[in-house]
Amino acid sequence: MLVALTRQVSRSIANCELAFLERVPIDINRARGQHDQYEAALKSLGLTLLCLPEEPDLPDSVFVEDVALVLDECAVITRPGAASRRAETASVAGALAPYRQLLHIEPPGCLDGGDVLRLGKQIYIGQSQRTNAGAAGQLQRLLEPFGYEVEVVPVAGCLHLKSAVTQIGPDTLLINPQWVDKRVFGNVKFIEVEASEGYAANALLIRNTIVYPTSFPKTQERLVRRGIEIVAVEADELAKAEGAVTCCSLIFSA
Ligand code: CIR
Repeated sequence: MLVALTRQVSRSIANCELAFLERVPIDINRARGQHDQYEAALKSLGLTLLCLPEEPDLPDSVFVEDVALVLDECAVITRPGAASRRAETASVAGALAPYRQLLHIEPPGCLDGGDVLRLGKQIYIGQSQRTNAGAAGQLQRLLEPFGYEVEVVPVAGCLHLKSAVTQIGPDTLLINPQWVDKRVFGNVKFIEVEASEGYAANALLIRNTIVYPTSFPKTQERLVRRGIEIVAVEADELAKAEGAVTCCSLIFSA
């Protein structure tokens, strides 16, 4: 079975970290409504939800993707780049412990899961404001025994690597080429976001379908024309906290 670990939106989300966006008010009820919609979309795709309770004092804790990398062989608990987010790891580690051997990124390494793009045994790590080369080196050493190869990729202009590029099919990436260089990814196909929809590159692939925000109609049209199956969700309220669809879950088989 495929599990999606999620966490309720924190009542303190208005105090979230921001890197590239201006702070604007966030409607907590609307954010929670959209998060419910997201969870319903995952359920409709056959996933079993493992929903963690709210963390009232951890504003960004809904973005569970950043605190762990779950592979078939193990789970790596990260050390998020923003100090305010480090307390998010304990409860996620506790929830993953029954399913995987846990490994850890140690100081001074910093890694946000949003900077990790895995394509099979190849793992790309975005070198962003939140993730450093030290953590990439640690990850390489931790995952080498399982046959993974880790490669660092420069990212500029956005929060995370997966703000700029995500997988949307077996050999296809959705990309904003302004923020990451296409050439680093080797032999794959690309669909580019519409230039006017800079944040449109984050899609969550579940088997052959993507969960995708309704906020990017032009890119969505492109994806549909290319035969990509889409389950659309409203996600603009959490986007004000610089979060997108991959950020709100950890998907793994159990
Ligand atoms: C942060 O700045 O850490 C949060 N406000 C947003 C994190 C979004 N996570 C993600 O893209 N993986």
